[in-house]
Amino acid sequence: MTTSKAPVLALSGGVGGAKLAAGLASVLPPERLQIVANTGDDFEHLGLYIAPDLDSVMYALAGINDRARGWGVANESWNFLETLTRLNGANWFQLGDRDLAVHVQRSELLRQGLSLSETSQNLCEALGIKHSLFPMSNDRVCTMVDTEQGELEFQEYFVARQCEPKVHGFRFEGQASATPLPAYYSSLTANTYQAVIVCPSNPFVSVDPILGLANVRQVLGSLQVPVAAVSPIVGGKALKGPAAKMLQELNMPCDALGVARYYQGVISHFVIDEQDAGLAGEIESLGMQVLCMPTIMRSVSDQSQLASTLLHALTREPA
Ligand code: FO1
Repeated sequence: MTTSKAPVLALSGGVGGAKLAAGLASVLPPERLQIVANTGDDFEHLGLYIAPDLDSVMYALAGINDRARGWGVANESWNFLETLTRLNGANWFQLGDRDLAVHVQRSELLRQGLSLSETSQNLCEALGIKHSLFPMSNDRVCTMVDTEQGELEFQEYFVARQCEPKVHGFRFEGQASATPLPAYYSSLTANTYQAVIVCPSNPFVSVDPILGLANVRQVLGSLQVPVAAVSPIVGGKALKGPAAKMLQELNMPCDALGVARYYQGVISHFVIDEQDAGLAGEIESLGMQVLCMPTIMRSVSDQSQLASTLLHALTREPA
């Protein structure tokens, strides 16, 4: 049974996901929001465990994210990277000095035996974050991208090769045996969330790693509360990252309708930007309700506005 004070669950990956997660945190108190981040992008680098999507949400929640770059920390310095380059180190994955401290400390906590979710809680507390940020699982899941140049690890595809190789599909190494984090999975299967929001993240490499765990996709599809996805495609383009290019390479329509079709059976609501209002009819014929609102988040206030407009539409709470 859900009460109007039941928490909202947000599923997030990448830059767009982090922005809406932070927007939701600005309008909901900590006890009313749980954020789950994709960990398929995580990888070992220079002996460090790096969790980009957990960090993107964490930095956005702490208000220290670099909005221009999209990832990493604002007001960054690059002394470590400069010296690493001079030492012929692996500098293809740019690590700023402040960002590096997070990877070093998370790796040290993991070495001490903390779980990934415990390291996240530890780092969030240290940064003064009161909201709950969970990894999708404490077990390793590695996103592999099948491309015309063979199968690539995610960061090799995304950063080293700048998303250039044509994609044929994806594989999530470890997903079949990984356990969804009980902290959210038990609430999901008990249907105690007031609503679930799939943030405007890449459906293939940021959302699917989460939905493909255990029976998460099936549980979402059978929930009796709103499950809303915010389209990461606006006007036929992704605001950030390779989502639009991937849709094209997978021969799917490169617009909000293509994404809605991909989520068919999982979501009850699909959120599109006003400039895509013309697609509402076709999307509704897929059996989902369409919510049309400004979805482009250029500022912190845009994030909060989208979050409150969305929550009002889904829960009839005051915007
Ligand atoms: N993305 C890049 O395109 N180039 C980088 O050099 C880079 C470094 C980086 C360092 C830390 C971090 O947390 C993220 C970083 N990202 C970088 C983004 C990363 O590839 C993420 O996986 C993407 O944001 C997609 O989620």
